[in-house]
Amino acid sequence: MDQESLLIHQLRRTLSRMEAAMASIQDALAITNERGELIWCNDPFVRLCDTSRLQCLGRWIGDVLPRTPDGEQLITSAELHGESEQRGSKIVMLRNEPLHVIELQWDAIPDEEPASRVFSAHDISALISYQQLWARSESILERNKEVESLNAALRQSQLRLAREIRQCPVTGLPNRRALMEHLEQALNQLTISRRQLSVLFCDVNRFKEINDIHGHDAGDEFLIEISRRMRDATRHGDLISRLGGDEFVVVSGHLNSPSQAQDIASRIQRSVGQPWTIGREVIRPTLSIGIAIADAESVSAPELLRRADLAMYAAKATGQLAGYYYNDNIARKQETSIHILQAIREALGGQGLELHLQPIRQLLTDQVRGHEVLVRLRSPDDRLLSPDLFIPHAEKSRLISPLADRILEQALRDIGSRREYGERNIAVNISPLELADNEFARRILKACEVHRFDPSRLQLELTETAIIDQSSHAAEMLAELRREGIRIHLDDFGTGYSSFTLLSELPLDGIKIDISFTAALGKDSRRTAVVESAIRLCHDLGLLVIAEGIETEQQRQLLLSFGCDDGQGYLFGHPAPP
Ligand code: G
Ligand code: MN
Repeated sequence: MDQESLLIHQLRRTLSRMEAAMASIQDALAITNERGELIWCNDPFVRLCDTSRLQCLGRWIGDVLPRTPDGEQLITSAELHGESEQRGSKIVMLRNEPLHVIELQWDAIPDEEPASRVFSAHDISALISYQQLWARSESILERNKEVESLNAALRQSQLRLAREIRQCPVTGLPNRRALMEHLEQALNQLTISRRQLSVLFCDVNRFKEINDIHGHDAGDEFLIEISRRMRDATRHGDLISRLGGDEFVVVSGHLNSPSQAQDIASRIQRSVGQPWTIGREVIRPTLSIGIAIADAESVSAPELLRRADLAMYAAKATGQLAGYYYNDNIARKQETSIHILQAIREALGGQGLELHLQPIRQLLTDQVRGHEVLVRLRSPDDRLLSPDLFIPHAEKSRLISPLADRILEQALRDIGSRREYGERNIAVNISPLELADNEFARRILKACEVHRFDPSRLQLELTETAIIDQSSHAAEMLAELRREGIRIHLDDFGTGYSSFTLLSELPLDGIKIDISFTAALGKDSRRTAVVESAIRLCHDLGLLVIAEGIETEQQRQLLLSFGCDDGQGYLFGHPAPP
């Protein structure tokens, strides 16, 4: 083959490769000469024009391209041959149903004079349908929003209506509004009649369970039945109202003595307590009833209701079924708990926490090994509150974790850094509720880090009864803390229900024998024997044993002879400020 035919051969091959490549493109492609006549096109272009290749080659492109639904040409010669129209593009809809939209683009081939052009048509139907769908869904969403706000308005007006008609929609009983009006009137008449009036605040026990287990419909039915039974037990002229939830309030006027209120309470209790079948269960419903009495002495309706409510809580707390009268004691308790909560909140703000320390000594050498931190709280009226008083409040109001953070911080900061405490240990008490927080371990480790306190100097005392109902996650967190060197001690050992199970299952380093066992040493031979065996068992398990509440030399001697490691108690030192 000579040079020239080789070149031609190679050119052909390149061309046919180009053809193949062009054919594989999804877009329709065509090339026209300077007059706009077709000189080349690919298969998609032929398909787009719904014709054959032979029929389109040589024709003016505007004639070859499909027409718009209105019969117009897709491209006019003005568009193509306008002065600056070397290149251009337009989006055209070819069909509506189903949607067919193309984006047509053209451009002059560079360096050719006069210029030929390349045309490409890209199918954007899918994109357009998607956009349309999107726009439509947006408008549907808009409409849904309108419907929602209509519904909300409807609910609002329903509620308003219910309030206006002063009736509970479930039981048909007077509602809170009706109750307050009735109460005010009755209180006004009291000054004239010189009789007494009782308010019974009744809360259905275990109602939440019924609702949760059997569903709301069953719950509603149950409430209707309760209200019927209450009506049966009361007299004409008494007002029974439902405040919502499982709370009913009974107002009775014309009492001759406060004790009559308790008669009403027990009549209601008897009537309500008839068997009631729900699902496959037969229950005898009970109420917690708080009683408040008003006589001629003026008291406002809301205050009276508040008193009955407080008394109801006392009834519930004591599990008492014969109504509980509001009294000064309840008022004081209420006041105390408000003060305590206030003190806790101040402590969270950094005021009023005082940490006392009690030494823990090694029995054999008398050497101080560390100190237990026993927290005190300065109350707003400047009394020092003991943890037994305020820790339960902190637990109830879910402030225990932030409070514990404060205590630990203060301990690590104030005691941990003091030279006189050197390398000694610090033992901190932990409330069971703290273990319910999955962040517990992380928070403790963070505090050590922030205060540069060596974790191996820290011991956490967990009350035995505390750990029992915690999830396995508690054990995981304790294990994590131990890996960092923190030691876990079981506090009040011997007072819980499964001391020995805990010993074998929990990640522990030591136990603290409860003060009640220490006190029994040498006095109660069985308890003494239990202490001796417990010490041996714990040593077999590799646990450290600390005895609490050592007050006498005899106790110390006995514990030492049993091999007890450490001891704590008035004999060695009282809890005192650092
Ligand atoms: O954390 P724990 O429950 O162990 O608290 C120890 C309690 O025992 C604290 O109230 C502390 O003041 C008290 N306590 C410490 N040592 C003695 C003691 O020797 N005798 C008595 N009766 N109480 C003590
Ligand atoms: Mn303790």
